[in-house]
Amino acid sequence: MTKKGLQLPEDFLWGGAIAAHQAEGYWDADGKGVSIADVLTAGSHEVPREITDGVIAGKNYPNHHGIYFYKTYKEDLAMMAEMGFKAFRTSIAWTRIFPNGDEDQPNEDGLAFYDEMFDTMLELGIEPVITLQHFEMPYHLVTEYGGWTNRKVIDFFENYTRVVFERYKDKVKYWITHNEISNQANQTEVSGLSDFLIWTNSGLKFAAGTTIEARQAAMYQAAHNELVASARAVRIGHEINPDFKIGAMLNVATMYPATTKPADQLAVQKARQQRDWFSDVHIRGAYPNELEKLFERTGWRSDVTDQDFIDLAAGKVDYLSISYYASSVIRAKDDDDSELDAATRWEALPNDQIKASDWGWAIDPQGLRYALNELNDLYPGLPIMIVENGFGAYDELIEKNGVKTVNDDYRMAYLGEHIAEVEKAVVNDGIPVIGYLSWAPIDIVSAGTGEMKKRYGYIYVDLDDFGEGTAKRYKKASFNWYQQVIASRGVDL
Ligand code: BGP
Repeated sequence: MTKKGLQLPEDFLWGGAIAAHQAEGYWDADGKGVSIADVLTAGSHEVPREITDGVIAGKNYPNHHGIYFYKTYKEDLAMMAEMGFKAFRTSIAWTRIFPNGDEDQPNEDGLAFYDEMFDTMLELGIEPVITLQHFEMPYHLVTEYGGWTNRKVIDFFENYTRVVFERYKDKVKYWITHNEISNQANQTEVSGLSDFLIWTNSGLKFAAGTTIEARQAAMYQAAHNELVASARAVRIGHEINPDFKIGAMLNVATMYPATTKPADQLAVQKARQQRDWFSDVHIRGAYPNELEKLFERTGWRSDVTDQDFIDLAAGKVDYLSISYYASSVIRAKDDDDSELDAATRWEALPNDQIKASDWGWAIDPQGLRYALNELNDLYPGLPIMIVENGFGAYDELIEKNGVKTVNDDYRMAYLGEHIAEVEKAVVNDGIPVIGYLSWAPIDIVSAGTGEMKKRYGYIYVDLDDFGEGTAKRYKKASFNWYQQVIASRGVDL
């Protein structure tokens, strides 16, 4: 590659990110319980994933195999080290530690597994960045308790976090509480079965015909409980090891107004507030005014205690982590005087100014610089870690000079252009971005569709959507490219 970027600081955390349920496989090994991700069907562009009734005997759902990372992580992480990774993000599968979620005692085999994985990273000079809940929870907590709508789950999460913080206190410094906590706010409209996110992160499963109001109330209650759980985790984590850096995680899609109409500007502002109240609670320790007003009007988020607000104020995060893939265009809906909250007042449109991926995700590198500036304006000086950014594409495995590889120029172009914008944000705009972890350095199961063919990696994994294949790993052209990006600290793009 010939493009030249600006150089990032020496201690910048270059690396990549995956999640347990999309990679590990071995969903029932060594005492692991059934997670909500284990009962998700495969999907596609057209067919959304569904949460089944939990009967999985004889089924082959995508997360059951993942890429067998449970057994291959040593070799896979060695390849990350070969690329020069400084950091690697993955999640702990809650069900390996507490199979049902409500036990008193953890599963020692699960704890030992992550002990070894984190040791492997440290031996390779790779800093672990660990998410406590990434789109999954024990399925038992969903069926028996109603997922995060139930306050008891706060206590179960507290037990879980206390156990893993104690266990890994000398191995892991960077933690993230809930993956993309902001995304559930977008999933409350009755839109068929396409909104698996709210189900998986919140453990919510709605019967057909559930009203928007009921879904909104459940979402806000669940989110409140998650936020209290996160705040408690931050406080407990700092008691266990004051050096811990515990972060919040938002999905950030930069939003542009569809027209110059004032109603569209307001719609963008409202849509942004709908994302940013999650970070406000995490970072400022309190809900913003418009949310308190909404709850006064609607009664949503009804099950709260005085202690919750003390916990929120006492559990402010150390940094903000974000995923960024695409931007979106926002238009006010005709019925924007609805009594419901912001979610019902706007809709997202495609952007005819820029190209999109094969999955329709708008490719917008400048949108990332925009987002970083926007967040720094909101929370000046707060460290930001980019923990997901990547290009899902169809790859073709070819043979070149007797070696199997993929010519993924499109991926290098996407990543290079995004990294260049991060560099401008750091070097020119002075924003404290502390790391860039691309999604996903090795091909894994897509969270959104359950497909393997939506590939993000620098490393190709020979498995298809049905888990068929050799599972062998091959370096794509982007492997050497990213190695060079890291070695030059972002100059060679
Ligand atoms: C984020 C999730 C990841 C990941 C990524 C790409 O929302 O945090 O788990 O999967 O999106 O999405 P997909 O896998 O659907 O392409």
